[in-house]
Amino acid sequence: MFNPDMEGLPLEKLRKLQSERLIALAHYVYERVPFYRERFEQQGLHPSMLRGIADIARLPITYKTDLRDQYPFGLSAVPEDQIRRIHASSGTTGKPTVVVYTAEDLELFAEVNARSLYAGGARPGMKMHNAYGYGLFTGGLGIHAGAERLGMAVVPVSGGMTDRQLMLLQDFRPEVICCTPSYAQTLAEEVDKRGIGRGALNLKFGVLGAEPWTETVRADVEAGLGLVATNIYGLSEIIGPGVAQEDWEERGSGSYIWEDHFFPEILDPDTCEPLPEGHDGVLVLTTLTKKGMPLLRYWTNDICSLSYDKGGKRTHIKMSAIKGRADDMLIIRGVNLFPTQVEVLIRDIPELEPHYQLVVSKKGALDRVDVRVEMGDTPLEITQLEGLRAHLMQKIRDNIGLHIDVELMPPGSIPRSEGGKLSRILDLRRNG
Ligand code: DLL
Repeated sequence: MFNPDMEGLPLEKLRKLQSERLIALAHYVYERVPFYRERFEQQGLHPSMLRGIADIARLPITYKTDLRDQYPFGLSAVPEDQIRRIHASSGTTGKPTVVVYTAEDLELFAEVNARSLYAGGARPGMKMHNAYGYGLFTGGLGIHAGAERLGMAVVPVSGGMTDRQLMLLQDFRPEVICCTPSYAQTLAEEVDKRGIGRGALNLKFGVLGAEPWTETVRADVEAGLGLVATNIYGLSEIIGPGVAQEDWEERGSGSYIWEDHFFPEILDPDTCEPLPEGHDGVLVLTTLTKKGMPLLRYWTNDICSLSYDKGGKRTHIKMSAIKGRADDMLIIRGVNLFPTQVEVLIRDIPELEPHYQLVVSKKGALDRVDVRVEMGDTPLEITQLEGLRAHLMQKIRDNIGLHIDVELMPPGSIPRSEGGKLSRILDLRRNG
């Protein structure tokens, strides 16, 4: 562990620490952020009324719209001259969401990313190829700081320019790569296409995140790049990458949330009531130690579940893989559908590639979804193609309960990640 004292803190002590931190945080935002003071007052709540972390549900929930309404610095808890960095995430419409960091916050950003990289298998002295975007996006600089804190050499490549990435991967021989899972797929595919032999790369660990992904993609990337791939989760509003991370030896059992800094809850998306361990709902996070722009109960919109892993190396709670964002959820004839649900079904059909898109269109008053999925390179007879199509449609019907049309696409025809996040949904409803 990078920080065994904290990562292995016995639960009782962790709760005590969280309680102290939550109370201090409530006072801090009450004193410094008019937005929160107003919310407290509206609810007849004063920070002195809180006894500990068990009272967290008394605090107001913060939504993305609150960040937009307070654009750019309205939620900041410090005078502007104490801000040391500003990140922003571009929304699909209008103004971006802005996050400010103090010097202390940047220390924290490095710490949680160092922990994450270590859990992902990275060690001091290794080299890390960082293909997350540098800039207003938190991925590049966040992971970069973590690697330096851990004592690694960073190659700050940023996203894109795949030719150059492949050259540097062969010449510098980094052990660790950090990028989105969809970009790791792109790299794996190019390595294969160009006949770059396994010995030409020295990769051992991939720390992948910033978008939902499944075991299908993991298997694909691990085989293609010859590494162990783990999940890193985070969001700009909370800090960026490094909110949660999977351990490389505990893959598939969820990602540890660094609970001494980020307190998680799972809420029912309709009632906002807390849900017990193991139940899917919206992940809500409270920043227990941030100074620049601390957030109380931030509604991430990400759907997952939480559970403690008694057999795990660390004491902190684990979050399951994100099924999708609540706003990526399609509702088709009353049935909820996330792209990742289709992805796991595609995985079981070896003739299909894990490159797919859900195409949403309008048919009369109703929304309609079709799945486009790529075939492998082996040419198939018409009857085989028809069988393949029918097979996937049947699987979707059996597992998801929807009749969805499937279109088989030629190899290479579905868009690939060129470095950043990849959307699996093509929405034709708005733009014809
Ligand atoms: O994506 C931060 C990040 C950078 C995380 C690099 C991991 C690696 P945003 O651009 O603000 O920040 O997007 C945050 O991306 O609410 C999720 O919906 C999604 N997301 C991030 N990590 C994962 C993951 C960065 N591991 C939004 N699995 C979040 C699924 C993820 N979704």
